[in-house]
Amino acid sequence: MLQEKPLLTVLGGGKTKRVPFWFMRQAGRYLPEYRALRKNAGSFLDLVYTPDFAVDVTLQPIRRFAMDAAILFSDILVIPHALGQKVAFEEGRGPVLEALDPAAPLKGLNAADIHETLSPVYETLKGVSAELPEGVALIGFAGAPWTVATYMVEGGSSADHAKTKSWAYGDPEGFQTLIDILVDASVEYLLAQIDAGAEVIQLFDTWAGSLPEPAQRRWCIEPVKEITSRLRQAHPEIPIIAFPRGAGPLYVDYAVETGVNCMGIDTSLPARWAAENIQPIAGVQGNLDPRLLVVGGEAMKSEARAILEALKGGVHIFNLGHGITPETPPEHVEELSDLLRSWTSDE
Ligand code: 1CP
Repeated sequence: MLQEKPLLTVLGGGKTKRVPFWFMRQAGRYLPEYRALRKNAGSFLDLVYTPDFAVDVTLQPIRRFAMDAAILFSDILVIPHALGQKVAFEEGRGPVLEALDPAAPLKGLNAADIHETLSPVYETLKGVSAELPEGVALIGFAGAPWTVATYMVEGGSSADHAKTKSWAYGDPEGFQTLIDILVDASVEYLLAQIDAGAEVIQLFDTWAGSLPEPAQRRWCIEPVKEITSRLRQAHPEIPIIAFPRGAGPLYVDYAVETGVNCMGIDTSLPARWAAENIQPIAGVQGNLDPRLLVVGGEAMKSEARAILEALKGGVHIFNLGHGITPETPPEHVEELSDLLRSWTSDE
């Protein structure tokens, strides 16, 4: 008999002896073996598009910490890249894109054309599937359309998403054209990921919280609902996790309206609030402050226990409230992983 995968069991509504866990950005610069491989690979995109390297990076944190899930090593910005936009990742500066011009028609962006560029990513998933230790689930992912659009329109990271919001508010029909392309491309990309071995899908809506309510419904909830329903038409059982960072009380509407299986909650949401308001509708994934993982020790452990206690009455996957930061000592990740493996509720 195949050993069960605790992450899949929990997402299917079943019980496990302990709470499954993984950490957003669990592969990356805080690991010396990642920094060494990154140096040899050349650019970040070379690393992502070289399956031998990307398989290794995906499995690096699993070898050290034996999380319950591996997450594909890639980035949310491979979609704009595969759609033909110039994308580069500069050391110390983050992603730099050739910004889209809202005034010019969206020529040449064609969702069906992405596979040529993205086929190495599918090879990576096949490679990871073949090497995955027993009991470990494989997570595929994409950025949610609003979040990816902010990078495409701003040309990179931005504090206020001023250009993207101005386009969305001032010319909603024009902006809808971009969102529709991103919905189509995300569905194409995620279906190919599932075919290549992804067992769970996470949608990163990192900048959901920069939109107020009506706009967040239109540009975050609606597109994610569309992606979810199209993935489920082909794969009715595929578990989907959404991470609408900063959505606040709209987390509830996001869960109800998109119908995803699980909500990744950010650091600002009280775990007890999530237990009362989200767990009756969907699973909850989260939400230790990644800064506590930098600090480590009792400060980290007591807060981790408090989150486990608060969410023990329903479906819970332990995670951080945002990604691991590069200055995190790997020993603290080990300490937290040990706590999570041994913790059982006193109920
Ligand atoms: O080596 C390097 O210098 C590159 C750093 C790096 C890494 C390790 C980037 C650039 N992306 C990644 C990998 C990555 N990104 C993964 C797979 C690894 C894993 O999780 O273990 C995933 C899931 C992402 C997702 C991602 N990329 C998000 C959503 C999650 C989040 O953190 O909110 C976002 C917003 C991005 C854009 C991006 N790519 C890279 C950076 C530094 C950023 C963030 C820029 C910003 O803050 O606006």
